Amino acid sequence: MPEKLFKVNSEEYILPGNRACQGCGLSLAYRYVLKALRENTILTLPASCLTVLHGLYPITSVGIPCLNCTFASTAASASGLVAGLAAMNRSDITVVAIAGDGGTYDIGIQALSGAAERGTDFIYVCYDNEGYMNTGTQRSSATPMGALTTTTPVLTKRQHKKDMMKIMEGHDIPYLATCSPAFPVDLYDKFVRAKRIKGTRYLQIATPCPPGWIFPPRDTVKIGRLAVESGIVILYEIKNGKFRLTGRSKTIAEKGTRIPVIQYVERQGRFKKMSTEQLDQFQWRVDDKWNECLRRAEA
Ligand SMILES: Cc1ncc(C[n+]2csc(CCOP(=O)(O)OP(=O)(O)O)c2C)c(N)n1
Ligand code: SF4
Repeated sequence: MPEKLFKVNSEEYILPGNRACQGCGLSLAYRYVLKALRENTILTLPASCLTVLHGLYPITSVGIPCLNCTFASTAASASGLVAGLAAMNRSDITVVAIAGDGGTYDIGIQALSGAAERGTDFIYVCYDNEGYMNTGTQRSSATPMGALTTTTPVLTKRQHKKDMMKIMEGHDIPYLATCSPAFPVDLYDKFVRAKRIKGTRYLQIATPCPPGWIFPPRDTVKIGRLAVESGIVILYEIKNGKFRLTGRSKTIAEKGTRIPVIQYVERQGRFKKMSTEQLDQFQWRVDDKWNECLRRAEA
């Protein structure tokens, strides 16, 4: 069934004109993230494609207050904002930290783990474009096996993607969710729900990146859809420990219509040197994760 768009906030918080690339999956997702979070929000973000999208002071393309922090300290700066707002008795404002996968899976993980362990009252968003894109597509621990990057230029990445959702789930936080800009209402609903919950909330958005993944900008939504249709990206949420498949992933699970990963892989230049063995390993890994999610959804 097509997603219903009528219930989405009609305000726009990304103003006309920004410096993201054409077809950027992050900018599509971010538009809906901000619509769901609305005005009473403060953002903090580190160096990344998102700071480029925001623009250079005193000009910005985003209509919500924001702090720029250093690369490793996104969650630490959010903790400071939360403490400052508490000292001012401003419980009406939501603090939102948002960083790329490099800033989350790799360099920012220590501050994020510390803040989550303390139960800091904030939303942490990782937009996962599977590499250090702002500096020219270097490998991160979120890059999938078999992908070419500028730091894995010949043999491709040898390791599987790190399971960051599992790491964050290990912190026993009240809300975790995965989303995709290809399914904006599912994404929007999750951010609306997250905003109503207290404590640390972690949301991860799979954001296709045309120049880094090497596909035409017009295909961003198509690539995002194929990621979900193949089970590479699984849409779910975990609220107070209760796992639930959502949106398109729930439908695929009910109908048994998951497609092979090759249909996703073959459309991206970053996988052009992926070996048959790597493709098999990639498919097995996706199958394992998918079956684990099915078991959890049925439990
Ligand atoms: C301590 C530090 N090291 C390196 C950089 C350079 N740098 C700026 S943005 C960036 C890439 C960020 O990657 P990611 O967090 O995945 O976000 P994306 O660029 O993909 O949006 C890097 C390495 C920096 N700003 N600070
Ligand atoms: S490099 Fe990728 S993530 Fe960064 S602005 Fe361009 S499309 Fe978006």
